[in-house]
Amino acid sequence: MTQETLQILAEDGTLVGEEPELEFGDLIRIYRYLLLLRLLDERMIALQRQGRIGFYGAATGEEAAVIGSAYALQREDWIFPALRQGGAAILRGYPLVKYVAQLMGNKDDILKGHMQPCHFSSRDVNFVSWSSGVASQLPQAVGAAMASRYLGDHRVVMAYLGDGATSASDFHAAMNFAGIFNSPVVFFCQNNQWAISVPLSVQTASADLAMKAVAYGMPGVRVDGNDALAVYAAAKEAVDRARSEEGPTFIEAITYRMGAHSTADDPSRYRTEEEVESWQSKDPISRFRNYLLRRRILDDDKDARLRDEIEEEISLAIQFAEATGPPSPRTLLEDVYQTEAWNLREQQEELSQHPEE
Ligand SMILES: Cc1ncc(C[n+]2csc(CCOP(=O)(O)OP(=O)(O)O)c2C)c(N)n1
Ligand SMILES: [Mg+2]
Repeated sequence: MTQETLQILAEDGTLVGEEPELEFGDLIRIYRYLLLLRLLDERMIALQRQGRIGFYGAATGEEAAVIGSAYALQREDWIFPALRQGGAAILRGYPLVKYVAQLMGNKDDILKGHMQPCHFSSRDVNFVSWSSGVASQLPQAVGAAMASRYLGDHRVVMAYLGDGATSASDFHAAMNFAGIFNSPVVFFCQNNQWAISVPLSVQTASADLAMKAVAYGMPGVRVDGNDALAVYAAAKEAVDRARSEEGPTFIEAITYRMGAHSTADDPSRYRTEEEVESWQSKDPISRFRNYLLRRRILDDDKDARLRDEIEEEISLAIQFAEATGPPSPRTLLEDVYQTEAWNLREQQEELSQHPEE
C-alpha cells in the first residue's frame, strides 16, 4: 500500500505540517540557493543554445529536492550525485566560476576537461563525480559509507538517483548491501516522473518507489519533492538516523522534470504540454517564496535585490570563464592512471613535439 506523502507547505505556500527547526538565516539561505539554481540553469541552457557550452542537464522544477536534501548534510558528509545535483555542490561552497569552468572544460576546470559537462567533482566540498552510467554512483556511495563506518568518523553519504535508476541492477546491489551492513547512507531519489522518454508507469510495476526500501530492510519515505521544508525535514531525519548508526533510509521525493532531460533532448516528442502545465502550480520556488512572504522573512524589494545580485554573480562567472583559455594539451593524459603507463608516456612525448597540432 502506498504510504502518505510528507508535505509541510501547500502549493500556495501555506503551512499544512510541522515546520522543521530552521532559523530565519537558514530559510533565506535555502531560498537564495533555490533561486540561484533556477537562474543558473536558465543561463546555462541559453549558453548551450548559443554554442558556448556543449551540454547541460538542468534541475528546473526539482530545485527544492536538490537544495532541501543537501541542506540537511554537514560539511564533512559526502555527496554522490547523479546528473542534476550540481546545485548541491554550489550550496556547499563550490564556486560558480569553477562550475562554469567545468562546463567549458577550460584551464580553471579542476577536472581538466576530462569529464562530460555537468559531471562536477570537488574534494573541497566532498562531492564525487557521477560516472554517467545510471545508478553506478550507488554502489560507490555505499562503499564510501562503509569506509566511514569502519573509520568511525560519523560521516554520512547522500546518494542521489532518479526514478529511472531504480531499474538498474546497481541500485538493487547497493540497497541490499546497505541494508545488510547498516551503511550510513541516504538514498535520495528524485522521482521526476521521467527517465528521458520513459515514463514512471513503464519504469516499475510497484505502486510507488519508496516501498522498494522495505524489501531491503530499510525505511522508505515519500515526500513532496517540491516542498523545500518537507524535503529538508525528511532528509534531516534520515541523515540523523545514519549518523547515529541506525542505518540507511530511502527517500522518494515526488517532483517533476519541467524541462528537457538535457540539452540533447526534445520532450515535445513524447509528452504533452498539458502534463507539464499541470505541474506549474506546484512550482517549488514560488511555493517557498510565498511561505517566506507570509512569514515576512522576505518582501518584494528584498526578493528583487536578491535576484539582481544572483544574476550579476552568474554573469561575472560566465565572463571570467569565457576569458579563460583551454587547458594545456599536456593535461590530456594526466590523472588517467595512478602510475604512468609506458604507452601514455610515449604519446605525451609525441604530443610535446607537435604542440601546435
Ligand atoms: C546504464 C545506463 N543506461 C542508460 C543511460 C542513458 N541515460 C542517461 S540518463 C538516463 C535516464 C535517467 O533517468 P532517471 O534515473 O529518472 O534520472 P533523471 O535524468 O530523470 O534525473 C538514461 C537512460 C546511461 N547513462 N546509463
Ligand atoms: Mg527521472
